Amino acid sequence: MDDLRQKYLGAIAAATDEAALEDLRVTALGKKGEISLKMRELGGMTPEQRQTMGPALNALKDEVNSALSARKAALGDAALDERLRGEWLDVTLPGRPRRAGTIHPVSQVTEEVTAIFADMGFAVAEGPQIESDWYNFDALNIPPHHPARQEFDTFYMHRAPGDNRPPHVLRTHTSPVQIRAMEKTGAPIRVIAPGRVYRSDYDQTHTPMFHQVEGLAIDRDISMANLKWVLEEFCRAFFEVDTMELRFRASHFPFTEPSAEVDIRCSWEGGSLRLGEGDDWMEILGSGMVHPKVLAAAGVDPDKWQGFAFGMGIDRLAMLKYGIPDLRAFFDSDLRWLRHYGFSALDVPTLSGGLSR
Ligand code: 2NL
Repeated sequence: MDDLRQKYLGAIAAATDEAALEDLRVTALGKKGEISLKMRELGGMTPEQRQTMGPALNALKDEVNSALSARKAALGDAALDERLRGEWLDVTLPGRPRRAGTIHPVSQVTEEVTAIFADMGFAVAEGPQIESDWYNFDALNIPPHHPARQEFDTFYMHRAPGDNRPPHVLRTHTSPVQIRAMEKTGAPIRVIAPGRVYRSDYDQTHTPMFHQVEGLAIDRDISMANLKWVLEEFCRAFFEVDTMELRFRASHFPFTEPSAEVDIRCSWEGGSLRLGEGDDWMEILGSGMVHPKVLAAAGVDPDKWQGFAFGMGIDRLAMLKYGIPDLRAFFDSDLRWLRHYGFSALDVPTLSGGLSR
């Protein structure tokens, strides 16, 4: 008995894996195991022998079983320790830097504006950024030496020495795109022209390159009433204010007659801008009925066709819609895009200062 005990307990202690333990269990306690066979021999023993051998064999069986489980658990712990040593991670290492990219707010606003006008049947037109002075000025009823030419702070391209034709210009508005569109498809026409424009002006509120979207609708009987509805519809959709109120102020542009500048209702309470309510007005665009001379210059008969046009600054729209009208916006919105403008999200005085009057 003691031999058996020594043999199995020794072998169990020496086993180095679970398979070896299982082999030992079968050899000792399996159906034909050494200890099982011994237990079967009890039947042929005298009652006296059985009285001592029975409990002894049962105790041995229990002892071997517990030794097997204990060794199995120990081997499992060792394996886990081994794995943990091998798979150790230094969670205090600095993370790998990831570049955080976003859609530029000017691109985002251009897409929003385009989608709103597309819903009202306006197609998108594009054209060159370097224009002839005819498309940029003459066709828009701004002849040479007209004082309005000075107001545009135009960038002029070079001509070869001796070439006395008027120089090309960097377009000062996207109107030439609409002149080209009218020439190409004629009337009726409904287009918007978003894009980059250039003026030689650089200060806190002006950059030499900025973005504009112009719109044009020409048909048999388009009126100021249609203009008013389209712009109201646009402002309500763009600024997401159903009650947005517009004010049309008489104005003057060479390319429209009559002309109107459009303001939206707003309030500046506590230095924070709210749109669609309050007693203040903020100018957001210029508009009017296309001048008959402009229609004629684009090959559209002004005795048969008429329509409206408007123009607005995309960068300003982006500042208004995604600017910081309320300090709370600092803490509950995603401001990554501000980096595009060189603002720091924590530079409170600059931001609020930039938006208040
Ligand atoms: C403004 C004013 C305006 C237009 C742009 C236009 C285009 C054609 C014919 C007539 Cl092809 N007009 N465009 C009309 C009125 C105003 O822009 O303040 N823009 C930022």
